[in-house]
Amino acid sequence: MTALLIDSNTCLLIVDAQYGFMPGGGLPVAGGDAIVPVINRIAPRFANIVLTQDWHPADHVSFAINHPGKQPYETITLPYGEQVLWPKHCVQGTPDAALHAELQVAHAQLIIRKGFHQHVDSYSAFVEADRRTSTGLAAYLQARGIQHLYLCGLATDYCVAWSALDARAAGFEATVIEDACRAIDLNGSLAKAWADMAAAGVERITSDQI
Ligand code: VGL
Ligand code: ZN
Repeated sequence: MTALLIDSNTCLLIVDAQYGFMPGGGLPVAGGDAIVPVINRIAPRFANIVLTQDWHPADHVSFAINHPGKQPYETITLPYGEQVLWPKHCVQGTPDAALHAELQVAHAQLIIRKGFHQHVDSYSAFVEADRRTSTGLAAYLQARGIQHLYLCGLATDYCVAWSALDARAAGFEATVIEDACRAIDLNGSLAKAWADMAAAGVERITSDQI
């Protein structure tokens, strides 16, 4: 404690803190619900907060159930590259897609929904998996004068990491708050994500440094 983060040029990005990624959800992340009290402790320190919400149509290309003969966690090749097939999760308008009700972030200003195009997944809050389609988040943050993003949420090795990497690519400083995240860790994905983030200049801190 306690760097002052209330500056107008910083923003907390809370990634996919949805029931679908909590224990009991469609794509449960071990310990996913443990991030909620950590986020609630740090959120009051940020004047600017943006959330993301994974928001898939039921016929989404990332769901194993939409590929007969395929099982969750297998991969397939799509026009934009390799795609992990996931259990059905975060279907638009369902309780699984809702943000965790105990999040105390009423002062958050924007919710970016992503993954709503049937044929394209989007781990990143900035650019969809085709690496072309923008969510509009970079332009929003730039228009508001944000220079530094602090990231937390689910999952460390997918949506948090891809968002942090794309934040760097878009010219923002990026810091991941490690204990305010939990990982899926599929085939070494967590170690790779931390290595990729370090190489891209993403900082890594714990919530007690805020
Ligand atoms: C995520 C896999 C599929 C995430 C979302 O939020 O990290 N992972 N959809
Ligand atoms: Zn998803």
